[in-house]
Amino acid sequence: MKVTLVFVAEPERVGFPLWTAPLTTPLLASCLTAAGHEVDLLDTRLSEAPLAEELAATSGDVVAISFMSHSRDEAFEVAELCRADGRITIGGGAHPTVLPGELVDSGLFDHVVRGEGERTLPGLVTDIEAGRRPDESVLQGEPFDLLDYPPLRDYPVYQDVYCPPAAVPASRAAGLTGLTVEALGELTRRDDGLVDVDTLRGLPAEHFPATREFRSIYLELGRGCPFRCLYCTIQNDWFAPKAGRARPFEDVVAEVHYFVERYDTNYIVLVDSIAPAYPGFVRFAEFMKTELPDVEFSFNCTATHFTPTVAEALAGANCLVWFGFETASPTLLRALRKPGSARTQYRAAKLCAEHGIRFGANLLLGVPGETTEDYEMTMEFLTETRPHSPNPNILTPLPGTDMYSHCLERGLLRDPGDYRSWTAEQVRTKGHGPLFGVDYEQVLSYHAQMLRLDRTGEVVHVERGCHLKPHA
Ligand code: B12
Ligand code: SF4
Repeated sequence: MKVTLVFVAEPERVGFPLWTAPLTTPLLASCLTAAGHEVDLLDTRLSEAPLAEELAATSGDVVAISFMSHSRDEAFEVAELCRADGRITIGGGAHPTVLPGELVDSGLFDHVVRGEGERTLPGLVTDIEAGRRPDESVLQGEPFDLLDYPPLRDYPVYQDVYCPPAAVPASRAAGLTGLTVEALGELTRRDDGLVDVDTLRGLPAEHFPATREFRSIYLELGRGCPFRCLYCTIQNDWFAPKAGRARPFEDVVAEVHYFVERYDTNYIVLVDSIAPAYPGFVRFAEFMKTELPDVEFSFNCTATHFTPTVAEALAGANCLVWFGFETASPTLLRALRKPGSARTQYRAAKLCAEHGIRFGANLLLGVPGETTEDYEMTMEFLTETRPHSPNPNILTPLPGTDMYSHCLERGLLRDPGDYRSWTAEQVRTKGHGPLFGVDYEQVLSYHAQMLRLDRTGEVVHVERGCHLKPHA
């Protein structure tokens, strides 16, 4: 059967919608193809034409839509357009998993899959093709055996993300090369205002000063997180099994080699909730250090999983560790049900310093009840440990989490049906944030103080989305 898989998400940066192809839809597509179905992929962030036109150009009789909560409205629009065209719609991903009833009530989705889709989606499509539509509209996804992880195929979405345009606007070329628009005009002699990328490639290296080009991929080593942090969607049992599952090490290595050879990948984002929980993590670190030293990788970790053995394995690796510290206040850490303690956080930061490992700190601001004392403890921690990237986020409670229920029960949610993530800029512009009873002036002040401690610039000037010299 023909299936269109649509990934609905927000642009990753203004002016540059996407610099890493998602893993979700290519993986599901590979499973559908293995089951004998024909698949095309659409990522709404890459759409140049209006949505209706982009969708009309796809061929699936079934349209399977993947989305997170903050993209609900756009995903519903996609479903509505497909329904109007007489196509069967299936919803899946984080939002359909936490609020399947919302999709059913909208009347826009024929089926909703909760949790993992690798087995259930191909099974459902096969049933639809055979005229055996299940009676229930919500299906619990069957957990995937990671030993069956298929090789990812070479979908056009990769070409769209990793291959350069033939020409770029002169203003963008000027921003990248440091040359004036006039100078570029003389170089390229085109009359449509665009500059040939080939011409840019021919420029001497000094025109691409310390910029660094990212060709990144998402990669999974395994799945599973045993914790239930109050604000995190992963706390839910129907999202994915909590027990750890691991991919065979050989499969992981083969996938990395494939992308490095095919697309010159130079940055790997491990999407595991806690990468060092992967039994072969030390081996993976050794592999990256010895075989692909120029390929950087980043991964998520809790302070408790960052043991001396992990730190030793990472010494000298081209990597960035992301810790979900959120705060350094012991009271708040307990309230948020975070694994570990302020003490383990200091220990993890010390191990990084001792082994020369760069780390980022995810931080949460605007938690109901957060006091000045709590903020000050976090500031003291940051000032003392100096993460390379402090990453402050303003709490926007996610549906389906205990944090959301807690705020809803207490009447703290300004708009319970609005799932969009709030940025500092939006809070500043609107003069308020997602919650009542939170002092957002204080939140903005600490947000700015945390950003001032950023050290990324000391390491390398990062120009994301500079896909001008990629693999042809
Ligand atoms: C990698 C990641 C990112 C990456 C990449 C996201 C991307 N565009 O691919 C980055 C860093 C950019 C990111 C950003 C954000 N993320 Co994020 N991210 C993740 C993470 C860690 C892994 C996702 C992943 O790729 N998993 C591997 C793939 C294979 O699995 P999957 O996507 O879960 O899909 C499986 C099932 O969900 C299901 N499925 C998915 N789609 C479909 C569709 C159909 C039809 C079917 C049947 C099944 C199905 O089957 C898949 C295979 O089993 C998850 C947490 C986690 N551990 O899952 C959070 C997570 C998805 N992110 C989350 C959030 C909130 C965000 C942000 C909004 C954060 C923010 N405030 O900015 C942004 C939004 C980004 C955007 N551009 O729109 C939340 C979503 C919660 C929610 N209720 O929606 C999660 C669950 C984190 C959490 N702890 O709560 N994220
Ligand atoms: S450790 Fe990370 S992934 Fe696990 S529940 Fe806590 S925040 Fe979520």
